[in-house]
Amino acid sequence: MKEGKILKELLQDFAEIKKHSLVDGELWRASYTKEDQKVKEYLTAMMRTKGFIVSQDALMNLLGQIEGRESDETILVGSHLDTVKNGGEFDGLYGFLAGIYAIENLVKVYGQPKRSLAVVGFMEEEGSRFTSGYIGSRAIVGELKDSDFAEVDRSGTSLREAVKLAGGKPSECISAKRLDIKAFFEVHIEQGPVLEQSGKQIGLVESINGLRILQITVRGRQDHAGTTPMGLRKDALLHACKIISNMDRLTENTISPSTATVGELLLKPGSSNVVPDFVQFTVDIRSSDSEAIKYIVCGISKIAETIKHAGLEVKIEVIADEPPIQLDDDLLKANEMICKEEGYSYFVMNSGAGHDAQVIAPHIPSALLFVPCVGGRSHTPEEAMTEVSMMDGIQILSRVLYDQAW
Ligand code: HGY
Ligand code: MN
Ligand code: MN
Repeated sequence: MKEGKILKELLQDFAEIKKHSLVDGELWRASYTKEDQKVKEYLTAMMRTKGFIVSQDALMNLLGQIEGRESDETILVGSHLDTVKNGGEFDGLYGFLAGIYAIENLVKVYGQPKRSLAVVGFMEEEGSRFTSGYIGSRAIVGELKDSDFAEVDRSGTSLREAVKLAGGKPSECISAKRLDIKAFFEVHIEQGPVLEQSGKQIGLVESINGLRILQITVRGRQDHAGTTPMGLRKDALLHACKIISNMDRLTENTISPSTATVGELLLKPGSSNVVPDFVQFTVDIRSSDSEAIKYIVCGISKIAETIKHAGLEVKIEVIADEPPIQLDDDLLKANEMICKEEGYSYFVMNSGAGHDAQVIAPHIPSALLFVPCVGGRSHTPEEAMTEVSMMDGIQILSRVLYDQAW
């Protein structure tokens, strides 16, 4: 593998793609936006020069295909193309580019593969625009329902409209389900400190935490901030804080480690001298143990009941619900062997972050491989990777795909 050439091109790709992904100076590439469109144009041209047949499915997942000689089975490799708001350059995109460079190099050295290979850039995994997330990977395994397309973004645009405007065909989303996929491989930065602190080169993921995202709406009464006595108010924010301020207590009490994060909060009307009557916020709950997630949701519901007693309305909606999953054990063992044979230190581990692999894995044998990111930081513009880690991931992925397809 001509590592120097690959690394030079890879760094150029990251720089070019970052340029197209800036919204008001911050990196944010939500799906079905002009940033997404620009980056797809760049990637389509780049993949075509590398011999891929490029297409987009009904959900606008970006696909680069290399036809196999013998079989109609396909090995799928890739990750998501979208980012969180004010996000990092490598979350998702690194796994997509690693798939391209690994396959390009394998075809150069070994010629046409026996099995077909497809690199996929999934849409809206992060849910930074449509909070339910994992939309592209859910389409590939046929989990998307017609009702999912009614979800609206902050501007009130539905997923259906957004996909159509971008050139997709929501009505055909069932056809986006792929029946030819034999196995799925995702390479990703760890997004946490465990692998980096272990000093190992590769993380072989055996399980991915479950995730449940609640959207909680509290409706009170709008009043004058100066004349309304505290005891007569129905202050939506003051009561919402009764839930928010209990996140640490609820997560400390779960048997297995858990997290709960309020990442989005909308308040109305939003004037300093007006008691707010409307608050809507999300709670992102994670754990490897479904019981821990249930405990936190139950704790939140109990607090919600006390808020209702105070005369306010509370609505709790579940907008994302991915159970904890185990990845394919045979693939995990095969990848352990590969790391040993190729002389890569590795660490079998759990993923605290969610990934498209957790949507795919219940349907198709899947493997998730990590490389460290600097300081374990992610979902921040400070997200960084070393060039050594970038190449380690591509090297290992190349050997994994060689064994699968050549
Ligand atoms: O939120 C996650 O864990 C993933 O980055 N979507
Ligand atoms: Mn990701
Ligand atoms: Mn992410």
